[in-house]
Amino acid sequence: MAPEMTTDPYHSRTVDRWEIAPRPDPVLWGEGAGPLSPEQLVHYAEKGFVVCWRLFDEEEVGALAAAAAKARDAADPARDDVIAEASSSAIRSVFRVHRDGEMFERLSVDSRLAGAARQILGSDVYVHQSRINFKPGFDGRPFPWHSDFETWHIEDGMPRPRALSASVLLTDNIEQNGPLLVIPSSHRLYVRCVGETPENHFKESLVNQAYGVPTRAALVDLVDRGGIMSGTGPAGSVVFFDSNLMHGSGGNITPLPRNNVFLVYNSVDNAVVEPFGKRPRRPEFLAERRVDVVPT
Ligand code: 6CS
Ligand code: FE
Repeated sequence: MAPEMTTDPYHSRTVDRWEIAPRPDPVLWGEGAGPLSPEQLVHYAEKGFVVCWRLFDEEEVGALAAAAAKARDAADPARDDVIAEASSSAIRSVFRVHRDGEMFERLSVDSRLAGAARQILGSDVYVHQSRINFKPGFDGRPFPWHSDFETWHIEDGMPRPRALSASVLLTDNIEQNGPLLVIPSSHRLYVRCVGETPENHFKESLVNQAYGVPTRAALVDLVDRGGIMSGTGPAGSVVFFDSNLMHGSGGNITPLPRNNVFLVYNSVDNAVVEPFGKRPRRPEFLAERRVDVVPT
């Protein structure tokens, strides 16, 4: 057995058969004080996510949506941190928006988001990754099933699943326009994926991930246990979800765009080290290495 298989509870892409392993770490790391109610915390602990309706009011959402449109229109598709769709030049993601010096930087330190992250992660937090995902009407493309933590552990060196995503809905996310789909309670299990990571994997994986994704048999097993739910809500709502929750989303053939901004908070006690897989570090727009603590 390779040494990393015996010592790393989250080894992955090391085996030739998929495997579902227990998660040795907690989901809630703190004592509970913060903006989320006890009921919301229980839901998060059990299901791995919680949807908070209308945390941002109409005026705030209007300003955020305008800033997102501006970021998209100004984005240079030749840059690594701007991801275009494979089949067109449409912008799919703009990364590292928490360093824009403007709207999204302010958003990243907003206590409605960072306060909830501190409450769940039980420590100070910093932004590990941020991005705007655009899923335009008619041609929004899907995101295949994956656990973010599997990728962040193997490709970026995040030690433990002590991180979460806050997805701020910039448009209404309804069942029909490709909302986040989650497998409830899958965050309590760790799916080891099969296959070695190709070189410069991120260039492909951010458009259409093919490694670090569970096999179909693993997904059948997980859905058998937990079913499927979606993170729908009106614009201004926020979906908080655990870094190890199995999730994805379908395409959008409706005329109604689904645009969300994601802020990934990591515990300051869980800063990234060297990748646990065999490839070199990915670029910093995917995994911040500067721990700038969000002030309380
Ligand atoms: O590789 C990553 O870090 C990213 N990829 C996906 C599909 N989701 C999370 C994250 O932005
Ligand atoms: Fe993801």
